[in-house]
Amino acid sequence: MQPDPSRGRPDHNIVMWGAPGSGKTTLLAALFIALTRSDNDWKIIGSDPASSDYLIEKTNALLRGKVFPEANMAMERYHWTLIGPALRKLGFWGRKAKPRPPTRIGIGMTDAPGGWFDTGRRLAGGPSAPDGSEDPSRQELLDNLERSRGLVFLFDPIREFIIGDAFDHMHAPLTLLAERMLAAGEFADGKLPHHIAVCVTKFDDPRVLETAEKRGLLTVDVDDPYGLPRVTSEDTRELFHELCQVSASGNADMVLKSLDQFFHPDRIRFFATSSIGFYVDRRTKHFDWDDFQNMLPGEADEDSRIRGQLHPINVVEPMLWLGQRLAAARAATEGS
Ligand SMILES: Nc1nc2c(ncn2[C@@H]2O[C@H](COP(=O)(O)OP(=O)(O)OP(=O)(O)O)[C@@H](O)[C@H]2O)c(=O)[nH]1
Ligand SMILES: [Mg+2]
Repeated sequence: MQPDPSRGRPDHNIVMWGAPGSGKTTLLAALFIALTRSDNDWKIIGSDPASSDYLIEKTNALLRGKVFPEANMAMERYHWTLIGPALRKLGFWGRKAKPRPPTRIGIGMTDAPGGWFDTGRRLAGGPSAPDGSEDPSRQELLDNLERSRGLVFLFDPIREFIIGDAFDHMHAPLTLLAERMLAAGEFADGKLPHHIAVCVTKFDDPRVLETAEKRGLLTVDVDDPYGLPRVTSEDTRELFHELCQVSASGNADMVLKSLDQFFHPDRIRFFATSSIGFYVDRRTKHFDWDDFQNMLPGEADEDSRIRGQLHPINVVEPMLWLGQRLAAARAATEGS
């Protein structure tokens, strides 16, 4: 029998990891919409009232309010269950296999303020406040990273172009995590045991889309009625590499190198992600190269808003990939 993820600890812990404003919370907020719009049979259900409320509130804010979530001030934890089609197993000698229960993957999701990933000193628990007091919240983040086996790493190419601090938000936590895993004997094959979904975010931004277009990396899914441009997982690595060339600090290439050094190649997958997707005119119902921006930048000190319907791209895919890979890894260790 599958464990009931609604009780006790979740099956799999996943941590969102990325610089401030890289799009972590928006990606989570768009998850319900993305699953509902996708053709696959997966759904997401809260495993406690607070986690259900989050899904309801954030979905409403994006759909009706057309507003982005606020920047995180604290670390948040949600417990959700992904429910999808049964894993198919063939019966012997062509006999019909017994009907199997739907697949259930319980996930505990951690979403912290991006600033918490910065600087080793503070993460290591050293003095962080001006009065020299320690900040236990960063320790808690590190504890969550250690407990998790799944990471959603967000690389924001726009922030990298303007500020260039993605590597600053990666190297300290990665070094400290590796130290803890090594001490715990979890560095067996010379790599961290984690699976990592690397999301290149804000793919809807013209600068990102045009970079992909210039490199000839765009494809269109034949089953997509809107004809939205996408980049395959295999090609997203090249897109990442290309976007590293315009990093303001010139350090983004070290993000890619660190991923290869610390994670097993079979446990890394790239996704070109947009939580809001491209604008699609409701009459033509088709992507238009002359009018695709779905982000309305705010004037003066106004916040940016969302222009039309949301068409999330590669929001479900990283979560399902992680959920399925973590479930398979767990089954393999339990079976051995
Ligand atoms: N173009 C575009 N902009 C996005 C998208 N997702 C988020 N943004 C922009 O990025 C901003 C920050 O997004 P958040 O989801 O709050 O980022 P975060 O990583 O959770 O930030 P912290 O909580 O501060 O660490 C939003 O207010 C939007 O302006 C997207 O899919 N496309
Ligand atoms: Mg956030």
